[in-house]
Amino acid sequence: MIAGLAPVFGAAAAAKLTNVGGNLTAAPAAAVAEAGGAPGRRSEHAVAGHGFQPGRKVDHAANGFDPSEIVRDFERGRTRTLPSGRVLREWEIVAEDKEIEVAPGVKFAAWTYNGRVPGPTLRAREGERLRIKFINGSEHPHTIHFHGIHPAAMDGIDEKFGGGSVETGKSFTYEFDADPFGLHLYHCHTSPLAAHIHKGLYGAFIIDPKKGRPEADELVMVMNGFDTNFDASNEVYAVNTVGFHYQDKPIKVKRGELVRIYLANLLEFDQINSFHTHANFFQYYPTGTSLEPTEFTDTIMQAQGQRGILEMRFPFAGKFMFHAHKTEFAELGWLGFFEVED
Ligand SMILES: [Cu+2]
Repeated sequence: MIAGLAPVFGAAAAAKLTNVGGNLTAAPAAAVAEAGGAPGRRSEHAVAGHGFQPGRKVDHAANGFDPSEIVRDFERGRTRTLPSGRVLREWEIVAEDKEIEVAPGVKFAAWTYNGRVPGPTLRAREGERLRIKFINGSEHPHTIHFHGIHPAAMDGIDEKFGGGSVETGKSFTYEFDADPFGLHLYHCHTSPLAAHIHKGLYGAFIIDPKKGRPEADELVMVMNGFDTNFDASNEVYAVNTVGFHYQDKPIKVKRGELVRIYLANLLEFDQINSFHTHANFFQYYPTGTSLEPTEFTDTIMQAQGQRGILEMRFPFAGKFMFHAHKTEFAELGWLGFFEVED
């Protein structure tokens, strides 16, 4: 370690995770500092330029997904009724390595579930039997770890912790009950975890209550970010992957209609994320596990893995901003608009 670095960056920075040419290694503190990624350098880092190319548009066709579609895309899988009368719901998820564009001109070597980041929003109903066939088409071993209540063998942890990763070309079928109702997550749980999550292997997992929720215009927002220069901090922040997407293409909603947002935080490297909407308030249901909201507010925060359901109606037509109430995140892509129409 170079003399003088330790007091500034601390021991933790000495072994920051970095990714050079796809190989995950521990970088010395000096390398992290040179890359501008140490915590004390964040503001300087933020203005140093992140490769955003003004005037350029993200190529959604090349990405293979479009945040304007992802926001209302719920994958309900295939269902059939078991002899017991219970519903069996099945999905197939394939891990795939893929370069994606996360902001105009900013490319990221992602690891994806079903070719998209976030992965498909899986949607089931409380009490169903769920079966997910996971096929690993990536060059790296992965798993799927679902949040929910299930046996240890279905928990999707890796060999380091007594489970097992699914090797390249292999598959594994996860099967468990849809329990409890709420908004959950799934993500890879292979070590090193920070790398496997931030590369893009995560998605939202909704279990509807048996009796459902009131009719609404439903949206899913996965808050995420991308470390495009491998310095263990994010250069791009977003909802549903593409920075500033909903600024350029606002989410259209109807005045007076109930809007329900399934909001989850999958951001790696930063401690806290947040959601703030302008000129309106929402009811907040943490984790979506109760039908009674706990708060009426315009700003909530979530640590990584936290999620919740927001419900609101827009009383006025017009364009209303929403963004992380963390200036740096908002300025680096985590900012959008609702366009409220009559
Ligand atoms: Cu993985």
